[in-house]
Amino acid sequence: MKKSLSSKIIVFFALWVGSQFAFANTIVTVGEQDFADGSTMNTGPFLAAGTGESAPFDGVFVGSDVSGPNFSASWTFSYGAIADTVTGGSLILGIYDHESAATGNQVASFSVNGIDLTSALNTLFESHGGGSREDNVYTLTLPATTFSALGSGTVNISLSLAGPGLGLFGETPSNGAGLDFSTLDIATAVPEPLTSTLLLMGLPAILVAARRKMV
Ligand SMILES: [Ca+2]
Ligand SMILES: [Ca+2]
Ligand SMILES: [Ca+2]
Repeated sequence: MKKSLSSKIIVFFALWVGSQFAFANTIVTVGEQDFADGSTMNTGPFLAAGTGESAPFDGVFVGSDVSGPNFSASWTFSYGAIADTVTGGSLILGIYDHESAATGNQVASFSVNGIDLTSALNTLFESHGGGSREDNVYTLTLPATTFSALGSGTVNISLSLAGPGLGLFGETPSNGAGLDFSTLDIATAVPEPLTSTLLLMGLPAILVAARRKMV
């Protein structure tokens, strides 16, 4: 009998500790998503779709595949500082004509609040899409080194591309591109109030059971 009571108490505490955190996400988007991953279109329709969005998502083709310069842009996510513990984050990016299908690496530099993630984004770009006049949507899992930046409420993204790009007659020396939208998805662990947790975990029922066995 004693054994069964103590094992119940152990189970209760295991559940109680495990339920001390609820998980939530803070999701912030700049620009608006106009195209699904893999959409291919001429530059005109891509630019027209971005009209009225915030810079640099406002229907601008940055740089040129033929005459340069290469694409280079930065943007900022601004939101309230996050008091809860940041446990994960990802950056979603919709980008047109970045042409990672061309020879070599197309990401020249990429950083999140100055933290260099060039290699990680380049690996992602090389894994998928990147045809001429193609819009692709990528989700980059952000490393723990960015978590304090994500919690700060101000996240600066900088991205520069490199040639070659892709043209009608093969590869081009430089690489222009356009941005559709970008989303920051931050996962947090939120401490739960103790009293509501105890009620939820059925503390009264356990106490009644314990009292019965003690009598
Ligand atoms: Ca490539
Ligand atoms: Ca290009
Ligand atoms: Ca857009």
